[in-house]
Amino acid sequence: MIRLLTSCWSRLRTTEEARRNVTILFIGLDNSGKTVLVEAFQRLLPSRIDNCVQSGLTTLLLDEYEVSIYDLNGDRKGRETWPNYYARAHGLVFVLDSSDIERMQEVKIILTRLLSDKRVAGKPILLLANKQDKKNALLPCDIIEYLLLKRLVNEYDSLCRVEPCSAIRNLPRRNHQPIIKGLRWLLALCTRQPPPISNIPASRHSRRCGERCSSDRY
Ligand SMILES: Nc1nc2c(ncn2[C@@H]2O[C@H](COP(=O)(O)OP(=O)(O)OP(=O)(O)O)[C@@H](O)[C@H]2O)c(=O)[nH]1
Ligand SMILES: [Mg+2]
Repeated sequence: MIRLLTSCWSRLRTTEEARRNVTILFIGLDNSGKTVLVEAFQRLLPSRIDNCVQSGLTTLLLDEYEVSIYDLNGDRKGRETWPNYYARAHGLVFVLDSSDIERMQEVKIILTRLLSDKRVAGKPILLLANKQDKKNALLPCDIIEYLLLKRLVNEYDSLCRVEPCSAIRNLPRRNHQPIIKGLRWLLALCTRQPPPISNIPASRHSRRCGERCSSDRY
């Protein structure tokens, strides 16, 4: 019995040690659906038992990754605090409201500002085109075109993947595979880059252009 317990304990420790810590920022304009998405992930994925109560921080487990997620507010005041998180992030999930065509120009401006920041450039970004359940939602291909996304990610040496989703429709109905797939894509890339060092811009590294802007849909 003792032997069994010891073996279980050492196995647990090995698993713990093998876990890769990844820090992800959930970022995007206010009302885009970031918090609803993070809450849905919290329901779908196991979390650390000792989950920290620091506001806006959630730690979830997916495969061999321990993922620390910062859900950042997207209003004007919240956006001022975003740069404080850039250096510690391995990657970003940028959420946008695909149905809010009036704010697409604003999305373009903040996305350009974000990617051009030295602490963000070169890091992978998963763009979730949320609220696809809405009648007037733009399709990912239109969003890519509207935001001139290919040019943008090439310019700032970032890898980008676009996934259409609906936080309120797909995730509660367990139709979440594409989003989890997107998250796995992001995590795999995050661990391929050197760890972020606070206040020191992440070094640029070689990227292949063809992979920069992709979506499973087209
Ligand atoms: N129709 C629809 N509504 C959604 C979807 N996702 C989120 N919402 C709604 O959008 C509103 C804003 O969602 P939040 O998750 O609070 O947005 P946020 O991005 O966290 O906003 P800030 O914290 O202010 O930056 C809420 O009323 C949600 O119910 C979706 O996929 N479809
Ligand atoms: Mg929020």
